[in-house]
Amino acid sequence: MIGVDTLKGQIRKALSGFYYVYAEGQTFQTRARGNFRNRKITPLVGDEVMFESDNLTDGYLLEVFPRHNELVRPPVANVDQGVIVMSMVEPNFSFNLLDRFLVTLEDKGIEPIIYLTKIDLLTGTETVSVADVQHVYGTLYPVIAATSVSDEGAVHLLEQYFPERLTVFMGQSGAGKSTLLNKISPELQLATNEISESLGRGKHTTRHVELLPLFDGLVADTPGFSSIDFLEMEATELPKQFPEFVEASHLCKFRECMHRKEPGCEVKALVETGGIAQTRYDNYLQFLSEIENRKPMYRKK
Ligand SMILES: Nc1nc2c(ncn2[C@@H]2O[C@H](COP(=O)(O)OP(=O)(O)O)[C@@H](O)[C@H]2O)c(=O)[nH]1
Ligand SMILES: [Mg+2]
Ligand SMILES: [Zn+2]
Repeated sequence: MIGVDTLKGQIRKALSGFYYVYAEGQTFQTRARGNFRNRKITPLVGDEVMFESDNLTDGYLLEVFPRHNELVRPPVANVDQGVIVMSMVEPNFSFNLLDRFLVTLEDKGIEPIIYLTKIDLLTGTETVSVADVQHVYGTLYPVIAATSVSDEGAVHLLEQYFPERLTVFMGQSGAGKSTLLNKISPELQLATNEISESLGRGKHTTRHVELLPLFDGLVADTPGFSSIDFLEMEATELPKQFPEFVEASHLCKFRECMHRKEPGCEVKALVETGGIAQTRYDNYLQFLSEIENRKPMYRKK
C-alpha cells in the first residue's frame, strides 16, 4: 500500500494505452483519463508528469509538464543528446547527411555526439578519411571513432556521456546503430543488418519505445530517424543551427546576416581562409535553398 495520492514522475514506457511512470524508485502503471485526452496532449515517453495512484497498477495521469523538445521517431520527449551513428563505408560517409542530422538536433536543442563506425572496412581509396571528419567536426562536437565492432574503448568513451541525460540513437540504415546499442546493452538483443528498419515507416512507428536506465542515464531502446527533412524550419532559423556560424556572426556587418551575398560577412571570410569548412558552408547553402523552395504545406497535426 502506497499511501500517496499525487506523485511526480517520468514516463519510461508507453504500451497499449498504458503509461509506465517511474517515480520514487518504483514503476507505476497508469492511464490517461478521458478528460485528459480531451486536452489533445498525447503523453510521450520521456515526459515529466503528475499522476495519482494508491497502488502500482491503476494510476491516472493528471498533467504533462512542458517539454524541452520532442522527437517523432522514436516518439520521445525531453531528449538531451543524440548519438549520430555514421559509417565510413557501406553506406559511405556523407557530410551532407551528417549536417542534416546535426541541424535537426541543434534545432531541437539536442546535443549531438558523432560516432563513426566501419573504420576497419576503409581501404584508403575512399574520398573521405576519419581525419577529414575529425578536421571538420572535432572542434564543434564530440567525435568518437570506433575502429571496429569490437572496439571497447570507443564504447566506453561514449558511455561517459550518458550520466544524468536522456540519449537517443540515430543514423542511416546499415550504419551500425543496432550493433552499437547491443554492445551498450546486450540484453536488448536487437536484430542487426535489418533492412526493414528503413522501410515501411508506418508499420514501425507503432513499435513501443522504452527508456532504459544505463550508466546513470537513460537511453531510448530503439534507434531513431534515418532520413531527415526541414519541413518545419524557417530559413532565418537555419544559420543558428551551425555553431561556428553563430560564433562568427558577431563579426558580420549585418546583424541578420544570412551569410550569402551580404558584404562584410565573417562566415564567408572564414570559409575563404579555411576557418570554416567548405563542406559545412556548401551544405548550409543547399539546405537554405531547400527551405526556401519547399512547397507551401499545411502543418500536419
Ligand atoms: N566491419 C564492420 N561492420 C560493422 C560495424 N558496425 C556495424 N557493422 C555491421 O554492419 C551491419 C549493419 O549494422 P546494424 O547495426 O544492423 O545497422 P543499423 O541499420 O544502423 O542498425 C551489420 O552486419 C553489422 O555487423 C563496424 O564497425 N565494422
Ligand atoms: Mg538496426
Ligand atoms: Zn554573415
